[in-house]
Amino acid sequence: MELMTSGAFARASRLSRKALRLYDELGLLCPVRVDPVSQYRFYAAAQLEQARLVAWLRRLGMPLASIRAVSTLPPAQAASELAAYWAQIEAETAARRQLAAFLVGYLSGKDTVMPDAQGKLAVRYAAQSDIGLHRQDNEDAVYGGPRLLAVAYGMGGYSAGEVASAFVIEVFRPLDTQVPAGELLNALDHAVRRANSALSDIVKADPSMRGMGTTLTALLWSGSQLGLVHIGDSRAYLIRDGEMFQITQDHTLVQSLLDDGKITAEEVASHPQRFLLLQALDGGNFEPDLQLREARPGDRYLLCSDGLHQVVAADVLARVLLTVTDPDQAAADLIALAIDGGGPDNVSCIVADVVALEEPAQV
Ligand SMILES: [Mn+2]
Repeated sequence: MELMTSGAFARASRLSRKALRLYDELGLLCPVRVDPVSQYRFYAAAQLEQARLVAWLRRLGMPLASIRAVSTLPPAQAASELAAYWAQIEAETAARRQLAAFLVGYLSGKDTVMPDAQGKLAVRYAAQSDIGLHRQDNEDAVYGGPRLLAVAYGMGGYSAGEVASAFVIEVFRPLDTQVPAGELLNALDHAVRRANSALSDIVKADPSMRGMGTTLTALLWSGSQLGLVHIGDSRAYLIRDGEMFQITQDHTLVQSLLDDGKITAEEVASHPQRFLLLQALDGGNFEPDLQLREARPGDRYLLCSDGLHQVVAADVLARVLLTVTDPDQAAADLIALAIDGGGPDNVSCIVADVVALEEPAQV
């Protein structure tokens, strides 16, 4: 076996001698021979590849213990270990992203003391739901009140879906009172977790309810602050300054494929698994999206179940919402469009206008 001095090995592997010494100390890559007298360290040429791999894995941020294990595995096995490691990092990052977004919203809410805005804004809304043309039951549930708007659509069949969506709305209903602006996200987060654990209890008590779940998209107002909680693929849109923005991200397989650039926006509509949800309230694990937003007079919100947005294209939704002033009429027009589009699913929507209180607030 031909041995290389640590200097030669450092040059060939493009690692510093200092790095090599560190790897040795950490047990990641040890010289094959250390001269007992001079303490010179010698490496085998065959170790070059392992040295490069160790350097790459360190750049990736892999913990030392894992590097030690992975760097000595045969390539195929190392590849699958690495893939598993990275999947775990991405999952952790996603969870941390959610937490960070929540905390940003939470802390902004705490700092925004807006006693002046309390009570100056009101919401004029219309909530409608229709069974559609092809379903036996309406598993959607909608709720509209002065401070709370919510859309949920249930799933699970044999009326379990109806139970789930109606149940989550019941848990949220008490929030339709004065919740301080600094507590909006807290209140929403608590309610959604309470609803989920109660759903889990229902399923435990009655196994025929297994598979029961629901989406939930809800808005809760306080003063000029607006909290949003979202899970699943019902949607919220904001119409502001003549433009419509989708403000929720679907928790669906196709949305994540789209985010990863694995499919195009055009492919979503025809994807065989376009209805597959990655998250719902079903008693299991979930991470709700929480946002704190500023409400402005003149804003219009649309909340809708998938029975609307799967059937009616976004530009058509926008046209109705930008041209039909009356919320009741706009909601009725949207439902009619979903029915005209075949009404394959239950369809529900809430159209809500933020108005300054000087205007007569009508409910
Ligand atoms: Mn649906």
